[in-house]
Amino acid sequence: KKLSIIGMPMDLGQMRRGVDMGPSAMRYADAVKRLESIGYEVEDMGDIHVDHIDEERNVQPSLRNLKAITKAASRLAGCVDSIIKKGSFPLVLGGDHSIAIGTLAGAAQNYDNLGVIWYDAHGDLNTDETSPTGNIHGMPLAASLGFGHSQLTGVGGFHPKVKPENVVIIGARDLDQGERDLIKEHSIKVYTMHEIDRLGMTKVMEETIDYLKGKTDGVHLSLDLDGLDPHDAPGVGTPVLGGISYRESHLAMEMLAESEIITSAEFVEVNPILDEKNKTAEVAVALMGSLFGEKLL
Ligand code: DIR
Ligand code: MN
Ligand code: MN
Ligand code: MN
Repeated sequence: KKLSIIGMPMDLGQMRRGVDMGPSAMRYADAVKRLESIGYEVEDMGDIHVDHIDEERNVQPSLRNLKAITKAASRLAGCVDSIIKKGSFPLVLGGDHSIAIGTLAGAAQNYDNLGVIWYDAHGDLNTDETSPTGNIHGMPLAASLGFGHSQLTGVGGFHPKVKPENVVIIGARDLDQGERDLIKEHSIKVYTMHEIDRLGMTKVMEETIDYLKGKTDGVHLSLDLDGLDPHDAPGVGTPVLGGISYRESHLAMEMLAESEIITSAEFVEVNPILDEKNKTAEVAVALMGSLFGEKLL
């Protein structure tokens, strides 16, 4: 069992600095040791280069830092693609969620029907036309579905990366109007906090796994730490109260481990500057443990 870690020190997809230190924070929380102790052969490939720019900031407010983000996304896509092709599992450490454009571009080259589990308080389904902020971290799922600016949808040289019927969003509780419209128009499966409360996480994950298992040949997990409740994961740029608990999240990861459907993963939006003693990075690494099959007994 081989696993390759890539750091993506990206903070240009949103306005709060510090999330580019997320990869360091998760490494400091002993991500490599944790995964090795489960029995993986872990290779840490280091960080992808992200241009550090200031000039472009605010130039194009509907797509802030578009050029630097797409350039870095292309590099990440190539790296993820080569990891899969050599038979290893790509695990990407973020960075803000705009990096998913690159991760998915790399993964999607290897599957005809890639599934995506989007674990997030947000839908990340905005385009430059619907975004209230111009922040690209609110757009990666839309871009991967082929909606939005051609420079975002075109990363990797093809689109779409994912079909709407192969996506499941879990934990949503803050959606913009354009995102709601897109969800309805394309019948995207969403488990909001209402469904998680109502059905319980066990049922939500059983349904999610059933929904994706038959029709996909690979599933990417994109886990935004703000999907969790800010009490459990305070080090995020856009916290939203009433989120998924630490326990529910472990359960979700354990059920994914059992299902053996996950073929790539990323943990994003860990911002150590906003954190409490690296708690959020530690939660991320603990969840990686469960996702990769760690058991107490
Ligand atoms: C908001 C925030 N929907 C936006 N999105 C966030 O800027 O488009 N995604 N925080 O994780
Ligand atoms: Mn920076
Ligand atoms: Mn997100
Ligand atoms: Mn989010």
